[in-house]
Amino acid sequence: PELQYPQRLNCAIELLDKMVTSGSAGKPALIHRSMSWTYAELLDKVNRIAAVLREDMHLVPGNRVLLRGANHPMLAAAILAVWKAGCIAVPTMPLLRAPELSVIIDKAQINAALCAACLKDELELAREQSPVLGQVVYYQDAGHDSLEQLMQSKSGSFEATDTCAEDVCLIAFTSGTTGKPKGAMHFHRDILAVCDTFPRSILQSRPEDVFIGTPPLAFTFGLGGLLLFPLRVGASTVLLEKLTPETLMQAIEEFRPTVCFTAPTFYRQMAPLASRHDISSLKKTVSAGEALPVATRESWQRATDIAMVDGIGSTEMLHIFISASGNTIRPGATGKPVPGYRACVLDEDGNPAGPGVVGRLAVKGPTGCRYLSDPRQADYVYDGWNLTGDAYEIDADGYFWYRARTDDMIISAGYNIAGPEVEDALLKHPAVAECAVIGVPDEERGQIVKAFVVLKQGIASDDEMTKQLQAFVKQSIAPYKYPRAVEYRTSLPRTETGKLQRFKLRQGIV
Ligand code: 3UK
Repeated sequence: PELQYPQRLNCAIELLDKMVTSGSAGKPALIHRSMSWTYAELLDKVNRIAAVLREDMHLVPGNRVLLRGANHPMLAAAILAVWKAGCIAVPTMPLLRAPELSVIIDKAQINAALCAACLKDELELAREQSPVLGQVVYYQDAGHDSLEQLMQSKSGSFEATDTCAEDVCLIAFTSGTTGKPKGAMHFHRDILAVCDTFPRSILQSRPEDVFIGTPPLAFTFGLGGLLLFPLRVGASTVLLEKLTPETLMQAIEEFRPTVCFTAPTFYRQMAPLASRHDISSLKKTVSAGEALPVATRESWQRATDIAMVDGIGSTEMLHIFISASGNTIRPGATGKPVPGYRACVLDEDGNPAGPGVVGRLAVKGPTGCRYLSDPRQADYVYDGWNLTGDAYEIDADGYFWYRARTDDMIISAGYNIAGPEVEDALLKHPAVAECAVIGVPDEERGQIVKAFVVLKQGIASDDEMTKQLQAFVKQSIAPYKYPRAVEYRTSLPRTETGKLQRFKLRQGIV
């Protein structure tokens, strides 16, 4: 792909102003319930917010602006406005509490914030701990001095800051399931580079597309899939908050999107609902955030006949860098490096491993990891290669197969066992709705494989079921991998983005 960008570059102009002048002005850009903003309307809002940032909040290029709100056109406009004003956007997950916000505010030295009024309390608490945060302007039912009110006195035109392609415009914080959250910095050109790789070569997005999905815009999976990718091609995007598998199905029926972005657990729960909804508008469904089990891909495709695209991405790389589509998909494998990216698997000595050897995944491309002042930079980046925390294996045809997070590998009686492989086997059993597999300490074997299982409704969790599940795993994968312990749960701990929190099960926190 052609990934040359001019030296002076403001990504908001490329994503918005240029779309307005090149024929998309009257097209719906953002849709939310009964509300819809065309590209021209979105540009008007963005310009007004940018003027508030510059004129009323006195922010200057390089200032860091914390953003806080559920997926909504106002949040999308706020992000673009921060870029247009030459500032740095620091989006935060809606569910974060004051102590977590405080860590981000201090670490990124946040100057100001734009925040949905309903999320005010935690931010005000955080501000008491972190006085570096100056002005906060609230939006959506925020009353006096709200962002909307300040916007009213602005003209709707705004001269963008003349930023350079390598100016930082986004600090994306990792979810921080292990240790302190890390801030990944991204440039203006990175925002365009993710639009010009995965969506172009794998999704082949077009102006006719309508995007929908669950990931928060504060998570780069959602930022790309639900804002950047649609704008880059002049398509439309449906922004909704607090979606459940049921309400997402309803929204697909109502808004008739063509592309859906969500996590595997959603597809698993949506598949059984498919017969009750008309979701025939959907052409492609993208799964990321964690590995896509073969059983999940199959149940979704059997129920809907809609193509499913798996892809691994990360906050550090900004978006998806290994994926596959169409008839190049190999179920169970994530795919091959997205054109523009290179990937390899490293053995214990840090050398490229041959086919069939499990090692650490490394990736290099137009986007890549630059942590905001973090000593761990050297542990994760070497010579432009980004070392992930994932154990992968490449097959003879160059397909990348996910095995586990490196810290989730189970070693039992000398065998290396990847939890997700056992999960995949369990999910094929008709009684299993969700499951998580971890290693728990065992005197004799070092660790044993333990499965936490959520059964489908109305199925009894008894010893008989446990024996059935164990026998089922033994006959589908190498018998030594079967779960020697099985515990039944009604739900499993997950992040706001649908990732299983195995560490919580391991530490007995839940
Ligand atoms: C795991 C996957 C197997 C993997 C993300 C798409 O998830 C995203 O970013 P995070 O920083 O986490 C990254 C880690 O999540 N993972 C993600 N996708 C897959 N494992 N198969 C997959 N398809 O451990 C990775 O290292 O939260 C995903 C786009 C943008 C993102 N930020």
